[in-house]
Amino acid sequence: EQFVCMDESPMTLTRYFMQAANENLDEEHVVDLQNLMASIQMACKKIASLVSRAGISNLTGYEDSGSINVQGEEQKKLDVLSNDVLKHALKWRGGKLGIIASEEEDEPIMVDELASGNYVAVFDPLDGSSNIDAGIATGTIFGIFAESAGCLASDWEAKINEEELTCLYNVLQPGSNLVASGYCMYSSSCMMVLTTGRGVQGFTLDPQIGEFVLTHPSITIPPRGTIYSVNEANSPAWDPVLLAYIKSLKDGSNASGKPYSSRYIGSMVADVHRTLMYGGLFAYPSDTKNVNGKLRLLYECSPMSFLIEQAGGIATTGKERVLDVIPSSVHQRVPLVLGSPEDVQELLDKYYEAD
Ligand code: AHM
Ligand code: MG
Repeated sequence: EQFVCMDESPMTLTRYFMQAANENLDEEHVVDLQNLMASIQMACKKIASLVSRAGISNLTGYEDSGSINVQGEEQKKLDVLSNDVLKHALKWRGGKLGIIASEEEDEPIMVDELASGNYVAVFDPLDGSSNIDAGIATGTIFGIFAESAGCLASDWEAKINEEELTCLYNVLQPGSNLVASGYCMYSSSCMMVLTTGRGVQGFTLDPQIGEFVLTHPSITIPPRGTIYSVNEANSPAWDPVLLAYIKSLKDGSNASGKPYSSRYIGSMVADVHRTLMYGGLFAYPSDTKNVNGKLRLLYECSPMSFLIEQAGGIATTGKERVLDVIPSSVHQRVPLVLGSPEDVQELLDKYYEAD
């Protein structure tokens, strides 16, 4: 057989969630989650189409208004558009979504004040957007929390002074509370990779039928890889443990006894996706200039860490499990190292030895 036959009745993302809902009807989240995922996949298809047509429809470059997000980053046209697409998609009441927090919004926002919000969604609408004008892969990262006990006081709310914001700050939850997370990667193919806490599933958008089709069931990360992925230009500011560890990967004096290769796209979704497929590690570590690294805990590190753990990997700040970190602010950054369990554990052991 020279040609691969197409499955006549593929397992689409929609069907996957319908089936999961039917099989677990007793679970309280399952139908709501199905509705939420329907909104997210629709938004991602729309963003995929915007990204692929950016050069044609004059969507490359920065916002004409010169708008800047709360983190002082100039917003690209596609950042703003992708944020709007997701926000509107999630407004659909069926999903009973309460609060969303996004890289492109200064504060968490209530999506529909009348809806009895049961969920909190966090997302980075278009991660890696600085790469867009060069045609490099980008992605959407999302996480969904079941809202914590209404708006009652909790450990992290105690830190918030403005009373009316207390409820909205229900977004400040540790990654261990996530009920679902994932990413959609806009690259040579458009892939949706997600977890609902039962392993990791990968779907590829089939442009011929406009549906995400299950192409990568039950993804597990290789126990060890041969690739490390980090912005090496920051190495003069790294701590000595990390510096020595990366050196051992280059010269093959690490536990595998083999020299590693280096790959760094500079687009988190693509770098994490490669790490998930091929193994190895991806890091945005702490350095003397950026003590908390660069990546945001709530909508970049936590969702990716949940996914990596579900695939059998490890995700750490170098000091603790990422999923255990309770955010103190929406746009907080944390150092991140994630990937194959043997690779990440080897680095962690070096940190313990040095302590
Ligand atoms: P962004 O959210 O502003 O697009 O920035 C996040 C991106 C990640 O995709 C990537 O891992 C990282 O920034 C790369 O940073 P650097 O250019 O410092 O290596
Ligand atoms: Mg980002």
